[in-house]
Amino acid sequence: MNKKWGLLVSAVALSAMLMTACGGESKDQAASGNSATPAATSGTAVNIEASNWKFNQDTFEVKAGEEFTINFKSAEGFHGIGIQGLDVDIQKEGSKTMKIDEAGEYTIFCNVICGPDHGKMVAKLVVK
Ligand SMILES: [Cu+2]
Repeated sequence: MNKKWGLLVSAVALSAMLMTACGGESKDQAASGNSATPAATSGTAVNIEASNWKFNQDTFEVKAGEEFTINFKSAEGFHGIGIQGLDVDIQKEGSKTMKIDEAGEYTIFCNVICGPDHGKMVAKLVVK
């Protein structure tokens, strides 16, 4: 391989690395809800909205073994969601796609100390 080709290959490898880095960053932005474009949904959409001091539904249902996307939004006030036993941690607004293989029930709670009735902000995720 001559010197010219070697340089070209390094340039391509470098730009591929840079593109990967940028891709990672834009993903973080989407997760924090700052992206202007709506979050891409995959599978069933589970739309959870929080207001002072409740969620829009008491129970949210998904199917075991099927991918779903939680779309969370603070419609009033500043709230968040965590789900007991699951890797979900969204504040203000954001989305999370996941899949649960086994049926069960999980407690959804507000993870932002948001006011006097913060403790009442619980709902249920039912996996059937
Ligand atoms: Cu709260």
